[in-house]
Amino acid sequence: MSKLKEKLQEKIEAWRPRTTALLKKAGDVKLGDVTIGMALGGARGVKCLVTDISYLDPQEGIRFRGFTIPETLEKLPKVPGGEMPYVEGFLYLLLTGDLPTKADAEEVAKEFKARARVPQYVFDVLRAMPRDTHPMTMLSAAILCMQRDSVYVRRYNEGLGKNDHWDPTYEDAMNLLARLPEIGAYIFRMKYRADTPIAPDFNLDLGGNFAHMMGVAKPYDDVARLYFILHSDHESGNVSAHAGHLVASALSDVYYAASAMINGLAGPLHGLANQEVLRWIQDVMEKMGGKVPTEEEMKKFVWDTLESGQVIPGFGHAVLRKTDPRYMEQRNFCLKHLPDDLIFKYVDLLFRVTPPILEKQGKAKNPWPNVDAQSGVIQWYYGIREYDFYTVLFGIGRALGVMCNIIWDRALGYPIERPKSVTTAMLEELAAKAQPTAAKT
Ligand code: NMX
Ligand code: MLT
Repeated sequence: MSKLKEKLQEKIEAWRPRTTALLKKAGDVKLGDVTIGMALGGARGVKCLVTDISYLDPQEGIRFRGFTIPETLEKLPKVPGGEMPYVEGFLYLLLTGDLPTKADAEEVAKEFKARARVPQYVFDVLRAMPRDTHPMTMLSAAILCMQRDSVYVRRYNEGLGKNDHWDPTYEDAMNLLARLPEIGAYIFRMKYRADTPIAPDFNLDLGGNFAHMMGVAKPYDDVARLYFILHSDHESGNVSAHAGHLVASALSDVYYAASAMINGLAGPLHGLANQEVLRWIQDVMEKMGGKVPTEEEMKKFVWDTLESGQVIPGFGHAVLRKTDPRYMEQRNFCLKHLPDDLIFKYVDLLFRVTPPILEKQGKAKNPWPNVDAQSGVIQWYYGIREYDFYTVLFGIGRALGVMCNIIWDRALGYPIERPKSVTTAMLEELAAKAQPTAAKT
């Protein structure tokens, strides 16, 4: 058993009594009320999911295992020669809740290397798809086709006690995480670099190897590390994390769950917004003949988009009520590495003009930018200009959090998810009882 898995087993055994005690002794204690607005409003604010991997405070933003983004980046061991931490060390933190040493991070890197071989049939499946297929569809299909190798399914069919479900889930999750960077880079090179995939170099850490397989020079290795860490997890209610958790709750293996997670991420209101931001900016650039617009001109572009009934991609959030700290971290990176980049100037101008406009329009509950408003500009700068690909990067990162969550779901025996639905007539009846006067008018 690997050191990480051993450590995880200890953590799981120590944690289980907490969940059991809560269920047994406090199962009836209320977490909150559900209103008609919440039921009709996409379950916004309904507290009914439990995760200890990350927590999202509307004002402060995300904490991974209790650490803010700056704390996470500062405390994790760094890859020699780079500014950013090992993704492998970050996974150790997400999974166990403890900060790893450099040796711990390198141990996880070794474990990934041992698991990283992508089966040939995955490449065959990708190559059989029409080349103009969206890269998220390719990624989802590549993940799904590996389901045939699920260790969990084999062990389940042999007969698996409930307390042991996490063990083969860990095996599947680690195999998948180890293979995803190569699959992502293969899709990129096949689709956008004249079908010239680059073989992995397992002397490198995950971020370094990804940059190598993408064919992009330093500091893109640090960009990859930063991206995967920032996009990893955003508590459990967002569409991708929730889709992964929901599918896994039926005891579908992690390949089914991760494919579903990618499918949810591919929507323009969720992860695809990073590609939409670049598309929007390119459209403005074309209209401006490549010049940076004045504030007044940019305001007009924003208003025109709103008035045509579309959203401003990269702004707003279902939970956050301030600028996303993931946005700020990437902004800091831009200010350091690409302050004079033309697209960064556009993004920066949007940061200045958009929030007051959204506030004035009065619809969006959060006028501030989210993670997607800043992520494309960095990729563009380092030569990844095929913005259809950006959500794949988000997906590789998000897999880290979703896999950790599913392992813990299995460890704590969380049941199949099954909320209750009601009919519109039932809501009307409840509304009439609660507000007899309002219901008559
Ligand atoms: N531009 C224009 N209108 C907006 C925006 C925006 N950026 N954000 C919210 N609104 C509108 C929203 O469409 C809704 O309008 P209506 O009442 O006509 O349906 C109204 O404001 C209230 O929405 P909220 O309650 O503020 O937002 P909600 O929680 O429903 O949705 C998002 C959250 C993120 C889906 C929404 O803000 C949005 O569509 N943003 C643009 C897309 C985007 O950037 N998505 C990425 C989110 C982060 N991620 O990576 O997943
Ligand atoms: C995410 O990272 O999943 C997005 O910010 C969306 C969310 O948290 O709702």
